[in-house]
Amino acid sequence: MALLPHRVTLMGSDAGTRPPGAGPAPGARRRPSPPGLPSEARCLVMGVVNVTPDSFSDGGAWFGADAAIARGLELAAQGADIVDVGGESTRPGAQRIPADEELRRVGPVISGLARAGVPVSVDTMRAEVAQAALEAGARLVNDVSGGLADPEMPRLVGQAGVPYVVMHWRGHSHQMQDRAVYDDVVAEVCEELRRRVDAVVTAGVDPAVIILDPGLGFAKLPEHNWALLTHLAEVSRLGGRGPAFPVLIGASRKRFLGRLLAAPDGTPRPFAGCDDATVSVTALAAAAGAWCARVHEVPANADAVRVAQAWLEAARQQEPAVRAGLGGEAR
Ligand code: PMM
Repeated sequence: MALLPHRVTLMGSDAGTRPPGAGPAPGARRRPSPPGLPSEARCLVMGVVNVTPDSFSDGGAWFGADAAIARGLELAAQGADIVDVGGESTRPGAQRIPADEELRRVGPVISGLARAGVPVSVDTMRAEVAQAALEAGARLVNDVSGGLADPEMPRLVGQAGVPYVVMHWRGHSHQMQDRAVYDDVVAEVCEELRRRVDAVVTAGVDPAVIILDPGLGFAKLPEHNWALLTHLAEVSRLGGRGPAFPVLIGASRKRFLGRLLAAPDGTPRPFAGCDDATVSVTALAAAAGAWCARVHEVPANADAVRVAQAWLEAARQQEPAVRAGLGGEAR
């Protein structure tokens, strides 16, 4: 496997023309939120509630409607702009559950949180579940398959007119890690996402509601995740020079962080020990213009996106000083 070198670029900026190490670009702007979602100037924070017994990093913790609603309310109080509710584990190797079981898990949680005024997204690959979730008050459909798992999904989202996360995906959990093979991961993910965007728009989804996600950890090895994280501008523009889409990243507690922080004997750091690394990724991605970070623990990430926002604003206001002082062009 070879990773082709990519230029360092920042979203909404002079993509493709900035030399590496030139510091924050003055125009590294995140894309605005699609209609119907919180519209802060900074990167948003999406708090995760997995109503599952077996999720990747928090499986079992919030299994049961009352515990899950309480957790969602807690995340919102801690600063989550959106709470993402999922009923099906997507950890590598996970088997699927029936749709009625998925619905039984997420339905009461979504209605409980929506009734309390929390902006809720539903993490599902099934149109049937998405429809019930929207009726229960969800405002966003987060489809990790980008419309591939259920061909009815794009049509449903198009008719509902709600924001839609189109994530890069190469197959269900039991098979995805066999498909983590790329010559140029950034170019291939952009191209595969572009095909999904074309397909969902053809099915009736308004491009203005689409949010892209590179799908960290889904058919990706650690080096693929790092390459994608450092090329979010290219993901945002699908590798071309067209309009930029908002980009969501889900790095929280993923295995590539555990591997990075492995013990000297090579044992990966357990999930719960990866929250500080998650916060670091959130800050860096937010400073590179990410629209939203999906995280399991909210407070420090809510701080991180504010730090990144202050960083970007200062960089824009004092651009010559920043470039001179932080390794920018010699004067
Ligand atoms: N990752 C997981 C679940 N849903 N949704 C989006 N949009 N992006 C992701 O990266 C993503 C997701 C798996 O993580 P978890 O089971 O630990 O929450």
